[in-house]
Amino acid sequence: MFKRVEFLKSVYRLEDLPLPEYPEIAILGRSNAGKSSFINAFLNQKKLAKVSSTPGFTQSLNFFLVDRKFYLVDLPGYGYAKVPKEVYENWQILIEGYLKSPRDFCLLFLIFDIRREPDELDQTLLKFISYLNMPYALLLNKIDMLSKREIEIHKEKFIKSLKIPKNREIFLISCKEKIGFEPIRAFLKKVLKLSI
Ligand SMILES: Nc1nc2c(ncn2[C@@H]2O[C@H](COP(=O)(O)OP(=O)(O)OP(=O)(O)O)[C@@H](O)[C@H]2O)c(=O)[nH]1
Ligand SMILES: [Mg+2]
Repeated sequence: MFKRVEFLKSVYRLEDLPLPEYPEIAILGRSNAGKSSFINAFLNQKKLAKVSSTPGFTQSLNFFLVDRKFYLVDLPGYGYAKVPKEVYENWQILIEGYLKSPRDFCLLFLIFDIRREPDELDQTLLKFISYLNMPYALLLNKIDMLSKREIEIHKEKFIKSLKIPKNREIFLISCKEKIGFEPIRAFLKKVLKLSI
């Protein structure tokens, strides 16, 4: 279990990124997939990251320092149609610049609403991540909304549509019900070589 979680800062411009003093895990995904909810639920916090049913809610990179050992970074979501063009371009510049900057990335969590069909934007994200050659794991969220059988069917759709390799970690979770976190914790332990 995590003992100490600190909100460090919100970043709107690449110049304001904190020093890469700790290994970093960034959470990427479509707007409304549950990135901020994941931070709260996984770290067992109530209102650390702001959650909203309004898509496009998180507009900055938000850095959380966990047990003074690693950063968990909440990113703004993509794919929200109502976002003005300038905001979307700013998103691209910020996220691309961040992911390409010389930091100590140890993992990306790509989070999806398991009920949604992956689309071209999701495929573009996967291509970009593969091109950067960064380690990533899939989090398929909101499993509380589906039956066991539906979960399996949807999972297979994601694997096929996003061309996920066989050995890639895929976690089935519900941030609402706090389901599926234990395997993620074990995985992080391995990735970060921590005793958490
Ligand atoms: N049923 C269900 N709803 C969830 C779950 N996780 C998140 N939600 C809901 O989904 C909505 C979006 O959650 P957020 O965590 O704000 O999503 P986000 O990915 O941070 O969105 P942006 O900040 O807009 O990019 C909220 O209404 C949450 O309550 C889940 O596991 N199950
Ligand atoms: Mg958010």
